[in-house]
Amino acid sequence: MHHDTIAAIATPAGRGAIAVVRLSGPQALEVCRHHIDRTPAPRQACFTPFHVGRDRLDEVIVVHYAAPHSYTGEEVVEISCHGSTYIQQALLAALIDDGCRLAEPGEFTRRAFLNGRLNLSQAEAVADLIDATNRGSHGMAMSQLRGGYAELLGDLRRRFVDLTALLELELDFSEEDVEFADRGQLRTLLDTLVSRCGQLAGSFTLGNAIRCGVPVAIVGPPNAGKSTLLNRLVGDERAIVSDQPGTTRDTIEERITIDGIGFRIIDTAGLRHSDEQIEQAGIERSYRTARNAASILYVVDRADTGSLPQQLAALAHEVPLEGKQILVLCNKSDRHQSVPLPDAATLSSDSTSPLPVEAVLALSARTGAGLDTLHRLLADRYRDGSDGSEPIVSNLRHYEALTHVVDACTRAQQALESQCSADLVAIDLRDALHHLGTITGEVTTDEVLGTIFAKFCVGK
Ligand SMILES: Nc1nc2c(ncn2[C@@H]2O[C@H](COP(=O)(O)OP(=O)(O)OP(=O)(O)O)[C@@H](O)[C@H]2O)c(=O)[nH]1
Ligand SMILES: [Mg+2]
Repeated sequence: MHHDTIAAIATPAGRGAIAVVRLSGPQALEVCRHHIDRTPAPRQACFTPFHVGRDRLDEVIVVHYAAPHSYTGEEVVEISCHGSTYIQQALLAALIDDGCRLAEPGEFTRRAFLNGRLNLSQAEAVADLIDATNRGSHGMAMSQLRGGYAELLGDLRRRFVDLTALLELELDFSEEDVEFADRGQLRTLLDTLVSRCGQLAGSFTLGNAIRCGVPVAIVGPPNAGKSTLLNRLVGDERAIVSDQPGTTRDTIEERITIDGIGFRIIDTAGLRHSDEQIEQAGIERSYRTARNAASILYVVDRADTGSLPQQLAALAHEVPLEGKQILVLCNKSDRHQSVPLPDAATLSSDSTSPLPVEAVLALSARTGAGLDTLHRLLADRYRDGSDGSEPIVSNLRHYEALTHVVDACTRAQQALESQCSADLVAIDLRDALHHLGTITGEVTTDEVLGTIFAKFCVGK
């Protein structure tokens, strides 16, 4: 428990209808009592004047959460005042004058973690929840806050701790050739860890995309209508459109939300052979954008699909396409409706390298025809990860820890297979345990906590 009492304005900076000032620590109620006429009963809203010296500063609502039944596990008081910037600052200054300390970013949540009210993964979920800008990122943060995969990992870790302890006990009896840790159980647990942690680590690409906005690259030959499509998707004349091939020279990025999922749509320079230096640099950026994208919208003129297999093969040569969603959009369909569409399966199988074309769509970026289907295909691809039904990892720290767990467990499996001595196996088990513990916070350092909580808002 901390001995000092912290205070902060928990609502956004600036003027508003109401502002909330929060206090946490042993003196929270006492400090507040100096300024109000009544002692609030725990968990009941208490309407009272708030005085600073002889002056009545405001009429406020005070709620007291008695320890340990509060967010931080300490005495907590929340004061809702009128949201004038003067009142907020004067109220906070009065609390600081009375001996409170200004809270650091995330210090309330840090205390909640240190007092066992949340595990570390849940504390991180609080920050993600505050950062959520759409249903997808919100769904993932809520699932992590409810416990998510951290509970499962905590459970596996506890079973693992017992077996590791038994294995280490064998080291004390190394002369006597005894086996306390059941090797069968240990193998099963290692298998489970490798598969569950591997699965979770594998979900990171999707999780990170949903959290930060799924990167979608619009690529294809010049003049196909890529910039027109970007403008149509964002509903604004964002990119310059012209009938001159090579209009777009640089990447242009815009954010949109489809069915609650955030996407980053990136228009690129048309792909063609060029000796011109600036255009070449632009095309290299197009490839880079495609490499980093989760979905690629390959736009072609519907009247010009004859060389599509060669074009896609050329793209595959520059960009590893495996695992990406590839949608081929035959644009300008308003003008070329009678031209037959190429078949997705044939396009995929024609090529020597893997070309996972999910669908070929008829589109008119000019009229918007076909856009509904495009929206649906994009949203369907990422919906599973965003509804909270599947455990998805969106946190880089967790992803790295999970990768270490898989590596350490795989080494331990190999050591067991080759009948290595218990002390060698134990080293790998300890390593796996350490990394598992860093996710939920059973193992942590001040430095790690500092980095995590520094990203929080003050007052949270
Ligand atoms: N009829 C018709 N014309 C279109 C459609 N989409 C784009 N165009 C026209 O095609 C021309 C090229 O469009 P852009 O959007 O600039 O093409 P781009 O692929 O971005 O071209 P670059 O930037 O040069 O690579 C413009 O004259 C557009 O008006 C469409 O759906 N139907
Ligand atoms: Mg363009």
